[in-house]
Amino acid sequence: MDEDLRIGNLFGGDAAGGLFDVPRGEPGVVGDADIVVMGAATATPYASVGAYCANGPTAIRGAVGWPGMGEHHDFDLGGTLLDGATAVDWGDLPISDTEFPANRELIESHIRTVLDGGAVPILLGGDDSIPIPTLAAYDNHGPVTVLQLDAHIDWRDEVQGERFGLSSNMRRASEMPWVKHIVQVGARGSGSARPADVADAIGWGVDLFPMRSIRQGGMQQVLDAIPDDANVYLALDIDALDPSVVPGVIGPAPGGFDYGTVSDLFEAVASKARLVGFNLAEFAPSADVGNRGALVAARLAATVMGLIARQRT
Ligand SMILES: [Mn+2]
Repeated sequence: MDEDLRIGNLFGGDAAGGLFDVPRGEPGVVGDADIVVMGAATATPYASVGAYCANGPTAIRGAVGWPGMGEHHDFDLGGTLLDGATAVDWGDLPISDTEFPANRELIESHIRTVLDGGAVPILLGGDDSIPIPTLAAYDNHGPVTVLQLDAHIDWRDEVQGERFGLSSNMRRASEMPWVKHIVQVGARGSGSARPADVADAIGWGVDLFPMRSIRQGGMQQVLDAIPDDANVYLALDIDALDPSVVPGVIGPAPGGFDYGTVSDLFEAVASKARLVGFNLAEFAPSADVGNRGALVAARLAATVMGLIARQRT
């Protein structure tokens, strides 16, 4: 890709601030922010593959952004990005390559600080182990409905002896008393789940909408599964999108969503429920093509940020 052929160069180069040029802020200081952005390279990587999404936050922040971007009209949101709300970017948490319990504590404590400060967290990953410590921070901020978009259901109890890895996030979430409801959308192909894992998810009470059921029954059934005024935590594994849209993932599965379908779903969810948190996981820049997936990931983050902002103003 021609590094000079960037829209930001029309407007003065890359943003000096954080994601979408929102101000950078001191980690741990919420202030009057409505939204706090942070990045995490991983929480609990598997030994077999390591932290393959470690560069995700940097790539997503770099995908789109220019000085003063927040003053421009965003046609996906029908106004400026934040519509009068305020956001701050704490940068990337100091994640360790080896100390995984410490990583989880670090993520959980920073998310808890955001919630206790009355703001809504946006966490850029990082592999899909990041929702586990993130959701743990909602113990005094529930009840929570988790809306997970993913090609995989992530209901393994353990993989290679690790219980906090990316294939276990929804099972760990189901064990948190404040997680009252889980809606999972987009499963397709074959991943870590075995038949018993699927049975456990359904037995727990997950509203499970594999991609086949979305094609046959549409998206309204997903919206109907989310109670009015629920506190919705959005857990987005970017492999929910089609590999032609986001090539940079470790588990590509044909038949995924396009950008607009996911963006419209988020807008519809925000019209009936409160968005209380968002994480974007599994974007692997090393497997991206021409920054195509990074841009899609960033734009979905912008959509969610704008929707949260509109619930705050
Ligand atoms: Mn996945």
